[in-house]
Amino acid sequence: MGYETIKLEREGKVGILSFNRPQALNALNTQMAREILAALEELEQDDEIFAAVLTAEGEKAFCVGADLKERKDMSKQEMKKQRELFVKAFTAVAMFKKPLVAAVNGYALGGGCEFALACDFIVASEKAVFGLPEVGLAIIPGGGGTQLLPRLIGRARAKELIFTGRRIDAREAYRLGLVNYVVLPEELRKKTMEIMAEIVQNGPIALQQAKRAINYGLELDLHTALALEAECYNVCLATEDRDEGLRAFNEKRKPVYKNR
Ligand code: CO8
Repeated sequence: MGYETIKLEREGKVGILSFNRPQALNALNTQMAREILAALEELEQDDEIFAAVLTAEGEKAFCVGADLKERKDMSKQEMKKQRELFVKAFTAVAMFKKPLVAAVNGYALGGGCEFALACDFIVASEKAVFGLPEVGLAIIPGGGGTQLLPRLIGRARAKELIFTGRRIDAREAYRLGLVNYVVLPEELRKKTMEIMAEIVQNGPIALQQAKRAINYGLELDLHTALALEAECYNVCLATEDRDEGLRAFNEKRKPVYKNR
């Protein structure tokens, strides 16, 4: 499928989905939400892709949230339909089965911040700025922000950021545990791809099952979570890749995983 508002690249086993409306600071409009959904589906179905990166074109912004210019002329009915579509897009990022890493440069505000939060972790450039300014628009974060941010940095810190709508820079985001790394803007892609290279040398089904065990397990009591881990482990045990991993170890060579 041809995309206009996003870019989809493949670099080896890594899919790279970039927001591509830099002239609009990568604000999320209806078309972009549709294209994000289609691209995530494409990456999920592609057995050659083991993990993905969510990033953006342009120097200034990762994504400044919902396109407030598009919204200005929308009826309440159109807004409702758009909201349903946006919820699908945010859910698709949060539920993406393969590891998904956000590489953030510039503004990540509102829905933009929520897209980054929905990824597995965030690599930020020194120029990254995070914020959930929705209450200033008399709405609340609706792309997962009220749930994901407190789970990541704790409820009191999340409440302060959401109630004030304050923007924070990359250093502060690192201090709060919102991002895993802060790097120079010109090194963002390199650093992210180094991490991705480490990830995709591993068994792809194991990566998906580890993500599933962590994401779902964290919401469960310990005993149920350990049972879920056992179930996820058993999925790996039944794969050809698991046999290949064991064989490669004993033959003292690198494994060749096939997502089977
Ligand atoms: N939508 C549309 N256009 C935008 C947006 C936006 N969100 N943000 C900035 N722009 C436009 C500006 O209007 C301006 O356009 P123009 O040149 O035509 O006037 C251009 O981008 C550059 O912006 P500024 O001149 O303001 O540039 P600054 O560097 O001074 O400031 C900021 C940049 C800080 C990004 C500032 O523009 C800003 O605060 N923007 C608003 C950010 C915001 O409030 N985002 C939250 C939106 S609400 C949201 O995301 C809800 C998501 C809901 C998802 C869940 C649904 C299920």
